[in-house]
Amino acid sequence: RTERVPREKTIDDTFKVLTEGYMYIPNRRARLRSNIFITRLLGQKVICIGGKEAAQLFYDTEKFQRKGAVPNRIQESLFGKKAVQALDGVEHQHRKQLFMSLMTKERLQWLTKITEKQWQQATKKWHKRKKITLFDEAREIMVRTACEWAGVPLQEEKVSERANDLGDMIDAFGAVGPRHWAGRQARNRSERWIRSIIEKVRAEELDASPDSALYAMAWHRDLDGKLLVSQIAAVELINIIRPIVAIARYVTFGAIALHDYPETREKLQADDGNYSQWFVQEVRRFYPFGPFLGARVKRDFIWQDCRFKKGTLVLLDIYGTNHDPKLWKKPNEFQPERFKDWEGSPFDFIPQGGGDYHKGHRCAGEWVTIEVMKTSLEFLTQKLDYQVPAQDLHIGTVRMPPLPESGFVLKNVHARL
Ligand code: PAM
Repeated sequence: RTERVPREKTIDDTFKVLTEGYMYIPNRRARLRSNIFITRLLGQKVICIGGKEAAQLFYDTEKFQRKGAVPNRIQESLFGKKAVQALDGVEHQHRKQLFMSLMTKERLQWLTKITEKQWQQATKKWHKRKKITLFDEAREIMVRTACEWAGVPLQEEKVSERANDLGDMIDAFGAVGPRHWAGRQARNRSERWIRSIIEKVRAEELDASPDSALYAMAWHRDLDGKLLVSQIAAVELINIIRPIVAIARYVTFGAIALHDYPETREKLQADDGNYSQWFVQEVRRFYPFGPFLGARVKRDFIWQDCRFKKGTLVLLDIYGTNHDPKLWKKPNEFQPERFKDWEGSPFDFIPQGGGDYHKGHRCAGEWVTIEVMKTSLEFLTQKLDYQVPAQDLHIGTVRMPPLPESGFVLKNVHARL
């Protein structure tokens, strides 16, 4: 029955994922003219799917599970072990609710205030420096913002070390070799740091405000009524802090977009209230960050003439769905205004996953990402003047995750008058 489904004739394509990166699935979808194809990765049969209908299928929790889908190397570096990303069913819903409970309007507004304050403080001294590297600075600003919002104490002399560690975990997700091992070591250090803070809260040696993420993680009870072991509470608190640090990359991409498409800068400066939303949405659609997501077939079913057998690994094409010519006009052009007409489907625009926040695995931090990006990019355009020295700002689609070599150097940064 699977005969009609295109199949990559390969013994194993893992190497090609590393050399083609974000384009591995989209290249084959285009060449095979199919939203579904079969390949082999990491020694197993894998079904790759992309597009809106595929995303709809992928987020059907009757058909797919996350247990066994997140490779150990990603757990050891990016997400942590026994974390929310690899849970299913009622256990997942209960843990996910812990994250969603932190995403109220009030808390998001508070986060926006902190973000703006941290940009203000950080940029105060920039006029004394000839140049700054935006990505590095944004990472530190995000560590400060994330820790303040989460209620996690952060020693001044540790800021750059923490920023490096949290950054290294993110930088490890598509890596083999030294970059991967750096991510593991960074995770071990960060878990020790956060675990000791959780333990201090529980021992009442450290005060946690009841509306902080620190408090929520330290005192969360699982479905059996027990507190999380401190190791897992630490993993989940890092799952709040680290992804906020990851926003530094989107902020850098946004700043590069402002430079590459100068007409967008003027529109953002004169923001009428809608443009900043369209702009950050387009940054998240256009630039590569999450390449694809994985899940395993929970029970046998057939979709588009393909037999999905229980246990098979299925990859959903994130980058390719956000650039799907069937879903987006001129998908390779940067056009924030396209979001004026976007209907808000949970399945066609999926930079941070698709489907339902509460029931599924869509990123709980998507609103945080949007708000922090808006605040940061509005600050850059409305509060600062700077020059961009000659440098290669190309954002490739091979390295996972990508970043221009320079990290985006800015010079003569001054407060706008
Ligand atoms: C965070 O959690 O810190 C937010 C940033 C992480 C982006 C994660 C996207 C990664 C999804 C899947 C990883 C697949 C990598 C496979 C490499 C061969």
